[in-house]
Amino acid sequence: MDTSISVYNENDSEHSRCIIHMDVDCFYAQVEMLRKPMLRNVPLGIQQKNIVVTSNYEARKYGVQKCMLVSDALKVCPNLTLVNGEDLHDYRTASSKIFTALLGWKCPVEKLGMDENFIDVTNLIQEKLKTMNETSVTLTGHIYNEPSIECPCGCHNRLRIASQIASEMRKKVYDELGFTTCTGIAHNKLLAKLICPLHKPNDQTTIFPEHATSFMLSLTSVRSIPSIGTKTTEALISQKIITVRDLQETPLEELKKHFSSDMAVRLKALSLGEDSTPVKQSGKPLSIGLEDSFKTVSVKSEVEDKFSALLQRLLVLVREDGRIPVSLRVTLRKKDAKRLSSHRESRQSQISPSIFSLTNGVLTVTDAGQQKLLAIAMRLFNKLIDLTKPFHLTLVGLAFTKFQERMTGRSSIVNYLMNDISVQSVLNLSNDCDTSATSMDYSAVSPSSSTTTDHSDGEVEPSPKKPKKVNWIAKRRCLAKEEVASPSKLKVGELRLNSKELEKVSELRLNSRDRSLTPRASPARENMSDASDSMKDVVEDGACNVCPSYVDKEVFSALPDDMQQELKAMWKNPSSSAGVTRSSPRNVNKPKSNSIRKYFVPHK
Ligand code: DCP
Ligand code: MG
Ligand code: MG
Repeated sequence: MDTSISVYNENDSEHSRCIIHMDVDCFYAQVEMLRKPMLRNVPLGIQQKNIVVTSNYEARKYGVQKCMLVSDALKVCPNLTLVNGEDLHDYRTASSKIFTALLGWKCPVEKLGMDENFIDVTNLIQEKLKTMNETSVTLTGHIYNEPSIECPCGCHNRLRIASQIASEMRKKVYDELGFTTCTGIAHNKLLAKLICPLHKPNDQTTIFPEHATSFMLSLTSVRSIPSIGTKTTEALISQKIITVRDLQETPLEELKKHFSSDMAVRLKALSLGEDSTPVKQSGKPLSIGLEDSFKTVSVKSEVEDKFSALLQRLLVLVREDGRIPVSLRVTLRKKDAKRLSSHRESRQSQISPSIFSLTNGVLTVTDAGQQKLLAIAMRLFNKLIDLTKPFHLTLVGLAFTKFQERMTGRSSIVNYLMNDISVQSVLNLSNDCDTSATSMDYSAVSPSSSTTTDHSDGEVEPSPKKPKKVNWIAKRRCLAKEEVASPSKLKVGELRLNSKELEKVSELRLNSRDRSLTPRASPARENMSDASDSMKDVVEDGACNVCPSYVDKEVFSALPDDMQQELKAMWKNPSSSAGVTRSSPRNVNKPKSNSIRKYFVPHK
């Protein structure tokens, strides 16, 4: 008994978590095979420029590897079918569908690149354990090594349950989306990722903590450890630390001589298969960009053509994303003839959100708007390049790097209003409106990088610093009288709102009762999609018998069912902090930080 404890105390003694890493098999190739089933049984390569970026498993039998030159691939497999994979649109769509499918388990999901996700199923397993007989747990899929002895902390059983969940996840992704995947199951992200490809394709592998150290030794080069990049590898090699075994055997004090203390500790831990980094729920990307590389471009008009083509494609991506960009970045890779090297340089500029408009929730840009964006890109280009001298570029890139922030959690009132209110853009309001009308002080731009978390019911994001010069929007906003009388004309989603401002919006909507006592069809209801039919039913008979007098019943009835229930529960029993019991056991009795309740405040 003592022996087992000492075995588990030697290394990473904290085994409480259960992490699944999922990677799609030959991702781009599968997207193409799903699009054209005739490609399924032929050796297939996905080509970008002169490289085969991936190949299906049929082609891999011939030796066609990822990132092979097309010419080399055709040598080993003359029958190789090549499909151009330079347009990433469908790959991105597939990627986000897989991510969304994994959210169904209500666990944190962190997207890593296009075809990988980490899922932290620790809490889900704790819930399952409450209702199951622990002794009956069987592992699904492969195991890296059978355990010599059961770990006293119970991690083996937890990981066995995780292997079953991983299998369910793979099944769902296959049944609903058609993709075969591999998963790795471990007590940390590092091991889950590294163990994942052990039985590729279409299979899964679990590793128990006791085998972490020995498994890491099978990796040989330190470069195989995911968070060790080229520079760190070089620094390690310069200290004659080449293999994972070298790193494991190098004393921490020795590593600290060459790396910062934190870095030394991290490197040592990684070599032993230890990793305490959390699975961070992914949200929308910080930036949306595209790049085009080529041999050389030395003429300004050609650069403009490249930007124009990139912009067209970028606008498609931004439309899909749905956020309004407020900053554009240009990246150039310059070839330095003297140094025979190339280096990247970037410049960015704020852009007016008024270039974009939201029509029925769809982001659009007029031709004139596109010309403006192109002009901004060229202005940035002019700043990066001295046109009095010859230049040689090997890459141009365009990216939208900052976005108007908005709270996008499921229960976000802004999100709700944003989807359902058809309206006039506040950005287009003239400033000469009646100042006696209710006014609001909004800042419509976010100068900081957007860190919108798309899938969490988080707090209202902190109000960003005010831009130094916001000349495209009046600092103090005011509304025409009829807009106050019909507050649904507010395009809330186009505003930067903090919680105080949200309260103002809610109050404004609640106040509309005083001006419009006759119930009328809410624009929100008119705009509901078919998918909201069940919600419509709730709206029709959603009379609020327990509403306090300050609540506008029309506004209340237009809220989604779960929000209505939450409010009703709270009004029925004001002392209850929970309001309403939600379906997820994790949420039971837990006050939601972003509860709708805080927006329904009696105005003083
Ligand atoms: N990819 C790319 N350039 C690279 C590597 C990959 O464009 N240098 C793209 C093509 C891949 C996708 O990313 O389909 C996912 O990368 P993976 O490394 O996961 O490779 P695959 O999914 O293609 O194959 P595997 O079955 O080995 O995971
Ligand atoms: Mg893959
Ligand atoms: Mg991958």
